[in-house]
Amino acid sequence: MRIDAIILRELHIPLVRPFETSFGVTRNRRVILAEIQSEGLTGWGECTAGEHPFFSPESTDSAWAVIVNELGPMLAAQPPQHGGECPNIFRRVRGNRMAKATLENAIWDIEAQREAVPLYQLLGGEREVVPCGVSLGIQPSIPELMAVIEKELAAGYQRIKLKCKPGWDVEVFAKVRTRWPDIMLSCDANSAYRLGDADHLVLFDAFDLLMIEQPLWHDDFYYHSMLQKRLKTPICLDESIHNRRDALAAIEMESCRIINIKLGRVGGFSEAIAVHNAAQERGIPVWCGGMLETGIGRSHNIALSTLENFTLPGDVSASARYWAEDIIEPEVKVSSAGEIAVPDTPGRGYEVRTELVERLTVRKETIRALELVG
Ligand code: OSB
Ligand code: MG
Repeated sequence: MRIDAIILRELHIPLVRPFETSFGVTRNRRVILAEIQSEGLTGWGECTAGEHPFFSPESTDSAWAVIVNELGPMLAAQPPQHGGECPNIFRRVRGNRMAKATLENAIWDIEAQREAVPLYQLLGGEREVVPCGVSLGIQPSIPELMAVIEKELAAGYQRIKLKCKPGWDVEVFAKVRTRWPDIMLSCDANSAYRLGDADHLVLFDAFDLLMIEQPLWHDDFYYHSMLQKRLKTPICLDESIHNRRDALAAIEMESCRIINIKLGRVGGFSEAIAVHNAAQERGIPVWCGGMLETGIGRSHNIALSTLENFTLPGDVSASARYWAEDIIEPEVKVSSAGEIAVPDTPGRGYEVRTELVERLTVRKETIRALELVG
């Protein structure tokens, strides 16, 4: 494909409510969007890096610099025919997967439009509806958490995931389980514990959790495998899994029994599909994580979630849980059965509200192919 322009924007958007994890609170998102123009078509990609390098080493500012200085020029100098060629184009750049995914996913978006197929079909997905759960941040008090859970269950969500950390765990799970003995419940520690906490983590087994996500170090497989031997509750890895090899190592070492796939964390659709396939071949279920995305990243998560081995409800939920106004149209809605209906129109299946995008933009850089070659 010919690449006519790569337009990078940073948007500032407030969340409708703060989101607290073991590593901090997010109130306002600083989101990078890539708009790639190619032969009359426009593909969009969203960078899932956080405002600070707390979840992963990448941040909004690091990703901006890497896209503008390295990845954008590489892509313009060597335009791909398919999204799947992007990892090879970017191979000299180490890491920086969220930055890479921003561009790669926009190329897949263009390719789906060019082939006039829904993005999910281009990826090899089959599901017509995607099962949804919610990820609930740490709340100021247990009664406030109970009220939030009640609201999300009433909305239809199939699974409740509780962010946890030392001091916000077993007491909370006990209260929730007493009130709702049968709901699908899981937790996510974002690396808040150490192997020395194993005796405490064993207590989690009493609450019939679907999984405990990333209890230990963000870069670890070995200590998770030691911990998994002691737990009945399946461990799910998020932060530790960057690619197919990581997934294979974690499965081989029995560091986890479930994998959370995030497009940004693994560097885009190509590697996400590779992780999905590796897990499927070994009988390990996967689900799609979220990174407080706008509708663009959300639409890509929905398309990915249609692949066969995404058998567990993901963290991909309705636009209105995050934004007063989403930047796509229609916004993402979740049915009373806790499902998102996958759009069947060519491309990502949601229009981008370009005027709103423009209004939320705080910086913008246009990279034209001609200026980059040479
Ligand atoms: O660990 O899954 C995580 C948000 C930001 C960073 C890390 C995580 C999360 C979430 C939110 O859990 C999921 C969402 O609702 O988008
Ligand atoms: Mg997580």
